[in-house]
Amino acid sequence: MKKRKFIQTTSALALGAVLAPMAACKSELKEAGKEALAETMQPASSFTLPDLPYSFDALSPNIDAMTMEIHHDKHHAGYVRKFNTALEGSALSGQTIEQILSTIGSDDTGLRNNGGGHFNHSLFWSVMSPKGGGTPTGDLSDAINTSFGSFEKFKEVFSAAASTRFGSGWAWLTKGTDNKLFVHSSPNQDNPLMTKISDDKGTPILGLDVWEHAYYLNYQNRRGDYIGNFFNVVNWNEVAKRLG
Ligand code: MN3
Repeated sequence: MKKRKFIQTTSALALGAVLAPMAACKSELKEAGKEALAETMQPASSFTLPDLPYSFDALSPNIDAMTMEIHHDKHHAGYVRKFNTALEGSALSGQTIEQILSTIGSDDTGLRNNGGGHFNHSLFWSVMSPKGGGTPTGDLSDAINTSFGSFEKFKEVFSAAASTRFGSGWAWLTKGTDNKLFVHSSPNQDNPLMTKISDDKGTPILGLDVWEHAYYLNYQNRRGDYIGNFFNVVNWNEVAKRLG
């Protein structure tokens, strides 16, 4: 029992903090249970896939387990891997993801698509919770009411942005440079931190992935149902933290 606990603790630490994108090494690490081994497997400056803060089936039936598993373990892991590859030899290597996203231009395709993909999905997992839903409180509630009139009106505007984004992209609730909240959408993996690319600039505090891979297994063409059910799992406490 004691040994089992040790392995669980150390492998979670190693996988979560250091090695999660390198799937081939996972089983090896689980056995070894040592961070030192992980550090030999990738350069210190590279980005890592964060663990989901809940199990794959935790958001079901709003988002099904298979969608979550493929989305996190395949799609997000792929963005992290390709982001690290794009950073190799780049002058931006070693900078924070926020610094990188604010520096790149529209021709920096590898960093734009994969850095955006890594940031956006990391935010997405964190602003959802099996204990989510309900309505925001405190300063966040006040800020939403100031910008949109009411929470219900905000939901309408956000849902419209998510449902009218043509093709693949994201809907955002963003704190603008004037500190006011606004809703917008972005194509592909663009986000409002990409100040040299995006017309909408600021700090995203809530994001919804409306790529088909985010919902198609369960919802098929019914993007509107997926958007509606997303509000059942929004972690408003986490969104409030990002409001600052
Ligand atoms: Mn996605």
